[in-house]
Amino acid sequence: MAKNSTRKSGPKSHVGNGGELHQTSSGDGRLTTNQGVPVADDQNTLTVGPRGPQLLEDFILREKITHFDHERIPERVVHARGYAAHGYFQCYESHADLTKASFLQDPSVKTPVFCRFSTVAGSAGSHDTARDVRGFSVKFYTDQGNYDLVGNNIPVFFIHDAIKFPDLVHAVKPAPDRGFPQAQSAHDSFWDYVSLSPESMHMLMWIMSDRAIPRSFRMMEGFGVHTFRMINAAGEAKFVKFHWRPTLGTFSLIWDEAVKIGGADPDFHRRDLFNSIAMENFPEWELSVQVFSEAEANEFDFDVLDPTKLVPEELVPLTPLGKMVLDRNVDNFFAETEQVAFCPSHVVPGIDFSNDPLLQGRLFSYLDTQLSRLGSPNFHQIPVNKPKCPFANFQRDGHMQTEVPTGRVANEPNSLDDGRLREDPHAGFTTYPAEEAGQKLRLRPESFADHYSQARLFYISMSEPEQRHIAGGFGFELGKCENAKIRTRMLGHLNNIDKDLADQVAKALGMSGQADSIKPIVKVRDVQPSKALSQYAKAPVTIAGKKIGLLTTDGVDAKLHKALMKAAKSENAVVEIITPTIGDIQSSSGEQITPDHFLSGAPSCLFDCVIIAPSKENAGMLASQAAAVDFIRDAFAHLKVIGYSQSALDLFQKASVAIDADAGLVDVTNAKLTPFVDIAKQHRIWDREPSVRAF
Ligand code: HDD
Repeated sequence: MAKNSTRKSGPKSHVGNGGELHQTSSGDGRLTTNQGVPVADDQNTLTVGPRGPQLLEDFILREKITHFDHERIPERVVHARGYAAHGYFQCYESHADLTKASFLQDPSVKTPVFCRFSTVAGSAGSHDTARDVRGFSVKFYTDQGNYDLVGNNIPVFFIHDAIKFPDLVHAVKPAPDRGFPQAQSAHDSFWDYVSLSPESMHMLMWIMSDRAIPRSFRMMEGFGVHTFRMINAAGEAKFVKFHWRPTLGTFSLIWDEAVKIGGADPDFHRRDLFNSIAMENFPEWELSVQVFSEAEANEFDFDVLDPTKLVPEELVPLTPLGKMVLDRNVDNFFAETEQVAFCPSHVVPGIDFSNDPLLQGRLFSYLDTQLSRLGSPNFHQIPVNKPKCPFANFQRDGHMQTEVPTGRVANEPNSLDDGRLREDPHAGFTTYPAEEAGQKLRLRPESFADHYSQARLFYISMSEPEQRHIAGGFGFELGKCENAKIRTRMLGHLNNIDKDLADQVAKALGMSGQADSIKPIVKVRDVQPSKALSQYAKAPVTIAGKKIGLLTTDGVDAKLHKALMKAAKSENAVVEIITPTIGDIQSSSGEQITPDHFLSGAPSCLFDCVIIAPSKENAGMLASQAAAVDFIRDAFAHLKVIGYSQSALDLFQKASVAIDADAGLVDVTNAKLTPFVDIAKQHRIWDREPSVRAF
């Protein structure tokens, strides 16, 4: 009998009906090798005598270690850190007038989807709350093949042309000599590069804004970025821009909060998505398009083929198409989230590309990257990538061919196999027959030359707090640049966007009056604010999907606890209880309560709003904890709504937070929760901000 045998408790495998390896506890529970041979001892290597040398013949050891040695595949060169879930998409009605894409025809059909969110710059092990663009990729498994909408949570991009992408990515990634900084753009090479690429200015405004530090994947918009085409059955084409809107509303973190969450819970966003789905609070997004004809596009004062420009919603409103619901967590992170392969070139009949030069470059890049990342042109056979409709062709062989194609013929046309597989000129994919003519040249279109007007449009469309945060973002990032020339160059660009913004950033850097003079190639247009661009102008008044932290102690007021659980349930919010130690506590009525966190592991940055309500007996002990003092101070500095019981007053005094400081401090003594919940629905107390930070 093997010593330390894992036979009963270890991961078990069994050979299922299909002969597959199942790493589950089902079946007969026998651990086997990859060849299906039952293993008698998985804890001890084969040796000569108990203390002797190991034997090369130990195939069980060699198979296990060899497999382990090859467990990792190259991480994505960008968007390495991501999290994903399964779900479905359902259109509201038939959109046959717009497109023949089959998944947009019948409102009774649920099209399965797989959706992966990501950060761009950081490696797979970096933290979730870095200031960065978020990827927003959706694979629709339609009955006419897989359609990948590979977008971001920001509607524009840094550069015009894919040939610049490697430089952009090299500039933002860790410097090649020192290998840092990780997962951040706040360094010289990034700002040097973008300050020399004025086309990046519009994107920089977004990336320095709250959009780059989302509260949750569930509270994030998504965009297809490029202009695409939709084509109906009559062959009529329209240009479209894709938008995803979360039903919970779009919300962000405060920068200081994002930094602290990075340490307190590096998995903040993935945990949030996983837990919400596990609790059956399924996140939802509405998919809409802006639709316009080529003739209309020619009248716009920007070029729709320029990926650094958006189409204001005042110019072309959104047409809702349907809803995506994510309702199932992955079973295996590697097999699904890591191996999913998105390619903008994966389109279906009824959807086509435009001549956006960035999009055209992407059509090449993604397929290419999957070949090196997943190691084989057969990556479409991996379950998460496999179409859920029938698919067949005569492509053959290659690394890791997992299918067993039958028959003698691997070509078409053929008559040997009754011509089994043939093209379908009627239902097959046809490219929109756009007229194209011209000289071959390497030249940026003049219509792409206005780099500042839409950057200005974005800035002037923001609410006051959002504008403050943009200035703060630039101040923080440029403050990390060692080279003063980069800072003065960037201040020159900001002057072309908004003088007031440039002045604030210069002040934050202590560099007032030191901006370079940068002359725009074309005059900056006089733009009108677009309300749709401000996330707070359209934020719903709700705590749905949010998290309330209750900092308390043994002896917590039973009435308050009960009322809070009830209020949160009716508002579709979550309560998590934080106590000085992790052991169970008893409420004032003797009920046993298991806390979710202990104080030193759960600073207030992890919650959307907080209540501090120790029992009278334990209030002194809580007030002696530095972590409790920080809990309140940070909640205040992060503009949170804070509920307190009278028993917490000493603690507030220690934290130097006055309970009458503003409307965001609410007395919840005697379980009076309604005023707290009502104010918490405002998300944050924006008016408090100027009193807690200058930038
Ligand atoms: Fe990209 C991944 C989004 C420009 C080359 N990109 C990737 C992912 C997203 C985007 C969401 C992650 C996919 C996943 O979850 O697996 N990328 C964008 C958007 C862009 C963009 C919205 C501009 C509008 N990308 C872009 C360009 C190039 C690439 C111009 C190359 C010329 N992107 C890649 C890549 C990645 C990638 C290297 C890395 C991993 C992968 O593709 O599968 O090929």
